[in-house]
Amino acid sequence: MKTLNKIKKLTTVTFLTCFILIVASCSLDVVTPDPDKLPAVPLDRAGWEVIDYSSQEDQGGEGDTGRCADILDGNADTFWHTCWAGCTPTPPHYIVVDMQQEFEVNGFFLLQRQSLSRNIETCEIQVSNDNVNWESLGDFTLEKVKDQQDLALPETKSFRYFKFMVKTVFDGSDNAALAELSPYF
Ligand SMILES: [Ca+2]
Repeated sequence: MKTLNKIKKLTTVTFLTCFILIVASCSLDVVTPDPDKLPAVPLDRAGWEVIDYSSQEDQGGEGDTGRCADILDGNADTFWHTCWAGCTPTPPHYIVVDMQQEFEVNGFFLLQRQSLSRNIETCEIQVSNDNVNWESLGDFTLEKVKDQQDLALPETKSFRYFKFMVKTVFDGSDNAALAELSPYF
């Protein structure tokens, strides 16, 4: 009986010691995260609408793609292209997106058309909360690469609408294309 009690006591002490050590190690590991170092979270673009645009290829020149909404579909292989099948649009080119509600945004992820044709070299992004008064977030210089590019904003902005505007294209043509544009927090 004494041996059994000793074993019980030893088990209890061991359990408590382990519990205290675990609690102590957990409390030591708690670190307050630096908000500036948190990973960017792309916003859910479901339900967003293109409410205005200068031009899109909807005459069959790019098959099933080429529409403005193709920059919001999460598919790197679909893209917006300015109209070229039987039409000759000239810059400036733009797309206006309604996010349906106000969001805080820290930047935009951008994906060029993956064939690297008609890639955009410089663009401007404007934002608005009423689709009437617009604020420019400035010009951005892009790279002609397949990788995702990060258009980080110097400070968090809160808005409902954004207008993506093409300024120049790498190949110097009047046509432009873009695969994805994704605001993130
Ligand atoms: Ca796409």
